[in-house]
Amino acid sequence: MRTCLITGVTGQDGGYLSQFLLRKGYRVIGMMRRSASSDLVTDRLRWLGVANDVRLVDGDLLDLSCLVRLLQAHEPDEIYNLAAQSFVPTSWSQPLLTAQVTGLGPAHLLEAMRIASPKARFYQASSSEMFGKVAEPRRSENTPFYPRSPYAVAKLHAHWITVNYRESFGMHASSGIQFNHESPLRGIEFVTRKITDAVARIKLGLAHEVQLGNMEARRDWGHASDNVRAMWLMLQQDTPDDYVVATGRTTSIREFCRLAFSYVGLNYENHVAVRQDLIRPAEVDFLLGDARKAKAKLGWEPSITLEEMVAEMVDADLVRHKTRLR
Ligand code: NDP
Ligand code: GDR
Repeated sequence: MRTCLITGVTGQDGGYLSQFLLRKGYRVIGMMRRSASSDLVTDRLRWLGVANDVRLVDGDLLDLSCLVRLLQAHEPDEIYNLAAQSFVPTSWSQPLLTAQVTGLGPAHLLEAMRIASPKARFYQASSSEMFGKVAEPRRSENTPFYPRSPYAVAKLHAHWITVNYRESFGMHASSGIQFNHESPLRGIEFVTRKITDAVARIKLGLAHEVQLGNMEARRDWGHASDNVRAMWLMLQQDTPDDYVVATGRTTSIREFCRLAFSYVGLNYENHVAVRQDLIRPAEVDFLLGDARKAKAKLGWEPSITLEEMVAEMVDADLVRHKTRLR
């Protein structure tokens, strides 16, 4: 039985990746930072029905010594580093914390691997935010980076330190340059879930409007359950490498609103208010990925359409709010 360690196991991707790897027969060790509300932060694992199957262990990306001890104790074959301060706006209010966790955290984990698990395979959760303000419309592994937020700057450090440890020490370290991916388990502060949650509340008469920022920004949105499959595929290759993971379709926030509201028979124009203070100090206006390398080398392709995902997210939020009303 193969063993994997997932950092960020309580997040959206951590949940889906745990479910995926358990189904593949892995022993899944999930690293979780200490919380006064551990029952709440394991909600996603419960929603997916895997909370009892993941072995949860205490740890923080900021503490190198605990990472070394975890690797010594569990001897993972594969390590998926998903932990991060991942919300872009917070990276302007907490830039130093973001640099430490999102930027330096992966270096701590790679150092711990050098000490305790040099033969393990490593996945770094890199981001399309690293491309930022690039003129090229379709972004591939060869597109240069131009980060537009402290988050994206931190992710660039993490990305390059992964590449560097691969090249310097021969480690099996891969970086997935993942475009936005969503699901019913997306954090409620991210725009897709903020919208689907509002649609559900408005449909049930619990709210009238949702306040949003830039309606014209465009994202290449996939489904988290598809994207975690690409992570695993990267670690099954003989040679570590970097891969863009994207659907190849870009959609505006406005169009996402139209899809989500019309799914329940509402017109978004009657329910969306634009607030200037939700516009970011520096925006990534346009994201569209070119995942031809992932398709050719990993055989990876997305399986869920945007329309299917919107329907799943709105339905899940309707159920959540109806259950609360009972
Ligand atoms: P989430 O924000 O849902 O999850 C982040 C996870 O990191 C949580 O489990 C959080 O724990 C944990 N975490 C935060 N700080 C620390 C720390 N100091 N030590 C240990 N764990 C910590 O992110 P997603 O699941 O959406 O994304 C997973 C990864 O992929 C992230 O690195 C993100 O930046 C990256 N990414 C995501 C994309 C997306 O569209 N979802 C696209 C591209 C990259 P807690 O529950 O305690 O807060
Ligand atoms: P993003 O995701 O910043 O792309 O990062 P988010 O959903 O937060 O924003 C997407 C776009 O929507 C616009 N927007 C709003 N965003 C939020 N959160 N709230 C609003 O009210 C709102 N109104 C408009 C934003 O300006 C932006 O253009 C996500 C995270 O998962 C990162 O960790 C990951 O690396 C990238 O995706 C790829």
